[in-house]
Amino acid sequence: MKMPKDAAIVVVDMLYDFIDGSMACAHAEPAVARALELLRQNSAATEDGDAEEIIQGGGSLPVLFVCDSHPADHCSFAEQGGPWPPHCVSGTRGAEIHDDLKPFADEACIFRKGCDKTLEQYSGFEGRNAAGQSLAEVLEILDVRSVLVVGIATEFCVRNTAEDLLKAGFPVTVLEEALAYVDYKGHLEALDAMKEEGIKIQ
Ligand code: VGL
Ligand code: ZN
Repeated sequence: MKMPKDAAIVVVDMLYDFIDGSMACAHAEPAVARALELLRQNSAATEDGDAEEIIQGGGSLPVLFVCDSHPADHCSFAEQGGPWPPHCVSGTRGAEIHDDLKPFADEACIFRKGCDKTLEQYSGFEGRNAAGQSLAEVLEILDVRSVLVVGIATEFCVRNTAEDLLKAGFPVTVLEEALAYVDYKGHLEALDAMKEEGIKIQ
C-alpha cells in the first residue's frame, strides 16, 4: 500500500482482550494479520533501502500504538455500572499488544488511555505515552501530515480516534481489512458515518 512519506500509522487497541479475551471482537485475527502485513511492509522498505519505495511512501513511517489500559475497578466495567465486562486491566495479558505486532511498538509511541478509573476514554487522542505526551504532541514532533488507522473496535475506539484526528486537521484513512468489531451492523454503520465525515475508507 502506497502512503505519503509524511504519514503515520496508528494502531488502535490490538490487545489480547479484544482479540481472544473477555471482549473478543469479530474479525480480530484477520485484522491483526493485515496490520502485521502493513507493518512488515513499512519496515521492509527501509531495511532494503528501496529508495523508490520510500519516496513514493510505504516505508519507514512512524507507528503509534493506542492502548486501552484500565485499573481493575474501572467505571466502564459492569461491576461499577458500566457497559463492558472487565477488559484490558493493566498488567494482565488482556492489556498486552498482540505478540506479532509488539516488535513494532516503541515505548515512546505507546499511548495508554482509560487509566483513570473515573473516565471512559474511547479516543486515542486522550492517551499519553510514558513521558506524558499526547498523540497530537508526538504527531507534531514527528511532523506527520496524514494518518492511516487500523485497529479494534471500529464502532468505539477506532471511530473516536479517527474522528479526533480528522478534527485536528489530519487527512485520515481507515484500512477496512485491518478492523475488528463488537457488532457487524455497528461496524458498517460506523464506516458509513466516518465516510460521511470525510474519513477515507480503504
Ligand atoms: C473499546 C470498549 C471499551 C475499544 C475499549 O477499544 O473500542 N471498546 N473499551
Ligand atoms: Zn476499555
